[in-house]
Amino acid sequence: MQINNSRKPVAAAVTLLAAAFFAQGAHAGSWKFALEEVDGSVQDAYAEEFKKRVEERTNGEVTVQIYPYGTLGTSQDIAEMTGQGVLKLANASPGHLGGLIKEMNVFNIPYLLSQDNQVNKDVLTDSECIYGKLEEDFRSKGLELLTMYPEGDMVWTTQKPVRSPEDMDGIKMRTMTSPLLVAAYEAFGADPTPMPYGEVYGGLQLGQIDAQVNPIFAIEEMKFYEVTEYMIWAGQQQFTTTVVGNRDWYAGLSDDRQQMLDEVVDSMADYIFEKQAEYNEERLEKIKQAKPDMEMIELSEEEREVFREASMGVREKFVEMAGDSGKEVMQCLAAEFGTES
Ligand code: 6CS
Repeated sequence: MQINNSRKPVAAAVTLLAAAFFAQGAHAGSWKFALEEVDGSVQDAYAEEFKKRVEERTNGEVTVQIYPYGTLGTSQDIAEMTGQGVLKLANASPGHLGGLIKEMNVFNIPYLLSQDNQVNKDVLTDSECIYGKLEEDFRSKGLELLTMYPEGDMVWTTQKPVRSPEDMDGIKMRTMTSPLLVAAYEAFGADPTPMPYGEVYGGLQLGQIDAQVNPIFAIEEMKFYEVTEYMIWAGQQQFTTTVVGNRDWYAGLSDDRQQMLDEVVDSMADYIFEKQAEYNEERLEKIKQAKPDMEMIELSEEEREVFREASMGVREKFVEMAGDSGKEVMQCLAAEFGTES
């Protein structure tokens, strides 16, 4: 095979960069925390407050470096880099993580979470189903599951009104990359098109996709409202995320440091729940001001019920994908969320 010499300096530079990255990471007091979202996002609010609390609790012996989306790679890239130990900490959302940990697709099942977000927050913080049954799946990928939290209702932004699965016909709906989301949007009647977050604005602008789905704060900060005409609330999904650590790094922390980290993570649950509600409310107002003719459609209970029923087969697809242990987690979570499995 012929080697392209022109790539050699680039390869050498990448190797040097990686070495520098690892060397810094080896320093016990430097925790690299990568986000799937940009500056000013919900994940950024979490990481900034986490940084403040960790640095205060350790009198600056530990410093946290935050890498917002766009600085290191896609969601899949940062989850893999955390599993490999290049990063200590990251956000890894089930919308993408389901490619790596198939059981995490449970959070991509439409209408499985509660319509009451306080219930979702309580379950995601303390669930016996999650922390009792899923931890080993994370560990097998080199990850330690530290916590989960909700980021807001997932809203469709489209070029035309959608009130039924028939209206979804022919709509190229961008989804995150977890495989169950393709099944979910097929069940809703759309033509699902998975792609990374950073490509969505351009995809909408160029007409590669017609629609996308995300919480309001993200629709505002990523400017998706500029290139779509309708915002549609169907209640199908709450955006959830995990905070993960590298497994070996976490296991190798001293008892005191591990306890400090666990306490900081526990102390963050109320903070981030309030922040996401505040961000979603404020950003909706910003969208209304920036684009007064953006149409807002809230589906009625009857209209939502049609989508819910259309998606019931997705639960079987999930069980095919995640097997008996996945089914157990799904049933366990449905009981905790107070919904039907
Ligand atoms: O749509 C996505 O891909 C992304 N959306 C949010 C709100 N956070 C991270 C995720 O990658």
